Amino acid sequence: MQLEDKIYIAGHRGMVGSAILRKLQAEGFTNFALRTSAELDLRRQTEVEEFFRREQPDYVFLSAAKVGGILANNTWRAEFLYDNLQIQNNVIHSAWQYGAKKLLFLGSSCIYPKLAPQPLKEESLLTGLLEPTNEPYAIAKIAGIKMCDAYRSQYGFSAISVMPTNLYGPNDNYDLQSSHVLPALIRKFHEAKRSGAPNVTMWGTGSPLREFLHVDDLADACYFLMQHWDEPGFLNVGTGTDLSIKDLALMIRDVVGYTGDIIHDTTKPDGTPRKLMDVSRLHSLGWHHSIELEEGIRSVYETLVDTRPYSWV
Ligand code: GFB
Repeated sequence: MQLEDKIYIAGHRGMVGSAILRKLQAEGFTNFALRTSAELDLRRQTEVEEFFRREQPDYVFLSAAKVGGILANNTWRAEFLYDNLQIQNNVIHSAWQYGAKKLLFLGSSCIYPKLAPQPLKEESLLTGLLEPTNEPYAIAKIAGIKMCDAYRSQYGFSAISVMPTNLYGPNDNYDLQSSHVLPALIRKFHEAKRSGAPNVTMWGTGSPLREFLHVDDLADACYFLMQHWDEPGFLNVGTGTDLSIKDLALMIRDVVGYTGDIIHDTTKPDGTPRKLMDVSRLHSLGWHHSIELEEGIRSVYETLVDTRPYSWV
């Protein structure tokens, strides 16, 4: 990539897209073609084609997606399938059609079979049944990987796919119905501390294991891979370490400084029992994460308390 290249980040206001934008700006890139979702609805084929015809970006980071936590995935199943398929079909096709040099597609660790051997190796894709709570999202993301591969093999398009583990960081979603576990627990513990509530309710048993990556590390990996990796298939991006949801809750409780109890709502689903990425392929390319979990949670929490103490939206 050259500093004068034109770059399109789809979803530049989201947690992932905004982190990629910060990373590229820090590296000295200035030539961006950006549109908010109000300006360009990526689900609409003709709007997307017109945007690419007009802008013809050199590099495309496809970080726009309909995303959410376990309850959102399980509730809005139609939207998670339709919106994601539309967005990725339109962007990948138009990027190829209007001559982009390279595209990076972002997915998720939920593409793997629910009971795949751990840690999850890239070759486990499509070897078993998916976790039911996020099957629509996973099917869309698997279709995106296959679309990148098909455009590469039939048209020679440099489209790469990157599958991050569970993410957190600035610009996360704190809505308790649609968020992921980490921002939800930060909010719950913070509010309980302020109100003096005797306990905080977390969903499920607390026994599922999850891996968490700071979104600034993901953005760094995306920039690295856009420059140094150009192959079919996809790469896992994570830290290679996981912990139980209960241990995550205890870590967040400590960071927030809440001293009350934790209780469990076991009417809520646990989801996949474990989702630990095997990151040996990524490490062999020379990339490694740099932000450890507790440090990352602390920085997110401190920024949050400094910038918006009374509002979560
Ligand atoms: O982060 P999360 O919503 O998504 O939930 P997944 C992870 C675990 O945390 C589950 C538990 O076992 C939840 O039951 N949990 C405990 C909570 N308390 C809470 C809470 O207050 N809020 C939430 N949200 N969870 C998603 C997939 O799965 O992960 C997506 O549905 C995507 O497709 C994403 O892959 C990264 O890790 O289970």
